[in-house]
Amino acid sequence: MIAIGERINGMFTDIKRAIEEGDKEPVKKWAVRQIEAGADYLDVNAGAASKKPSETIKWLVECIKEALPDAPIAIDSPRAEVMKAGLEACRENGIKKMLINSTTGQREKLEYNFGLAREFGAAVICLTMDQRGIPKDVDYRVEVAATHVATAMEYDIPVENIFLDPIAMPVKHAQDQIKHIMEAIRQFTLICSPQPHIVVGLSNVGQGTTQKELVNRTFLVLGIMNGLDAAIVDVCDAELMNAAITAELLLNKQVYSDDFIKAYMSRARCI
Ligand code: THG
Repeated sequence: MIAIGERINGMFTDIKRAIEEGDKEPVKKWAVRQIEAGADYLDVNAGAASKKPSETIKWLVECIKEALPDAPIAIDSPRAEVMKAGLEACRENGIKKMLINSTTGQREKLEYNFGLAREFGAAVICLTMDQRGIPKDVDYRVEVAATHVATAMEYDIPVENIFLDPIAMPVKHAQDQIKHIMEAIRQFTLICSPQPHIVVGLSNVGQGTTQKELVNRTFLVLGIMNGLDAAIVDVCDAELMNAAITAELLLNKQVYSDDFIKAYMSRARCI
């Protein structure tokens, strides 16, 4: 699984405070901790409350760079100017691996974000929604996903740089959506060959439940069964990460050894 660490996000109170006070330490601490836990990318989100999100995203990237010279970064913002500022900050700081999180399916959004992807050599998370709003069924998600893939081809973006996101919903408020999301994931794997990556924001699912770790972990295993190969997650939740590795092992996507978890984790730490 490609693990994208969720923790550098202004929705968490320690990061929100760090941003408000210009305190670099919590950001640096979470950067190191998440990479040590096996994160392949660090998601960076200024938070909904940020008044100057472009400046904030630039500052967050600089903090990460001070802690780790070349950690891969996912810029998490729906806003065009924030995305550009974040990618520029990555480039100025010598960060080579970048992920645009995210684009939606409206033609002008795709043109803008795929233009940036080409300019910066970045991968792109493509949410399967457009001007019609939040997806409710499988067909809508698959239709938008196919448009994403076709448009990426027009822009010469290699399919391995495309991450389709069916938009995971909280089970507490949209329980009936989970089975549609699973089926959408399964159908995304059939859109083209080689297939695009498929990602979700996992913590959306358990949000507000009393057993969120269990809910998220179980969703992740079901998702992997259906073809999910990436997730924005709490990489410091060892039980979650171990469940993902074990699911991949049982599906013959990892090589078995008696020490498979240890072997996988030590490889992850060497990035
Ligand atoms: N898709 C894409 N990007 C995304 C999402 C997605 N980025 C943001 C989000 N969704 C993924 N990240 C999070 C991070 C935290 C939480 C949910 C999603 C979250 N955390 C605590 C919880 O679990 O209850 C609450 C925060 C706190 O502790 O203060 O809910 O879907 N492409």
